[in-house]
Amino acid sequence: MYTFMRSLSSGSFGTVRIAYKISNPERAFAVKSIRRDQIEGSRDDTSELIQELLILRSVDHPNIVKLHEIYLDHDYLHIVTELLEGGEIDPKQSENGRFSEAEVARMVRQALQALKYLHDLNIVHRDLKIENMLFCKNRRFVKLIDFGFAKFCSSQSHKLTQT
Ligand code: PIT
Repeated sequence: MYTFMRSLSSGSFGTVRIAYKISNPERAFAVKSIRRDQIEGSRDDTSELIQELLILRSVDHPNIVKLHEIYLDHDYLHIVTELLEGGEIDPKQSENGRFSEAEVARMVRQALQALKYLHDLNIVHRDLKIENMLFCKNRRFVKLIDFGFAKFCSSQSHKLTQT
């Protein structure tokens, strides 16, 4: 059981809110909640959601958001992930209003490491943008979020389209 707090974003599908476990209020999570009546009606959305969940479950990388658990209640499916406390990548929120070249290089390197990891698993994110990369608490690490459009792509079909 979770207590839901303020909203972080309302993305492609459902809203993401900060939440605490009632049994352990020390740690905050980010929870994306999707209405069950929205998914149970539509075959396409259901298979996309299943891919999202399978992908989140199969990845483990320092620059990719970590899944904590998935659970259902009466009306919603909840995807519980770690909370990325550094928030959005916004130069206005940095110390002198802009990022240094070294900082940008570090962020880009981390994002590319996450992408390389995904691509080696034949996973494509398909919604890469600055809004889908968030800072950890100390703002030294960025993590990729939102696998709502992600897909497994078999390397075989990829090869076929190349030749
Ligand atoms: C936030 C803040 C935060 C984590 C998230 C969003 C995570 C969102 C997310 C959304 C997905 C997904 C995985 C993670 O597949 O700390 O605003 O659709």
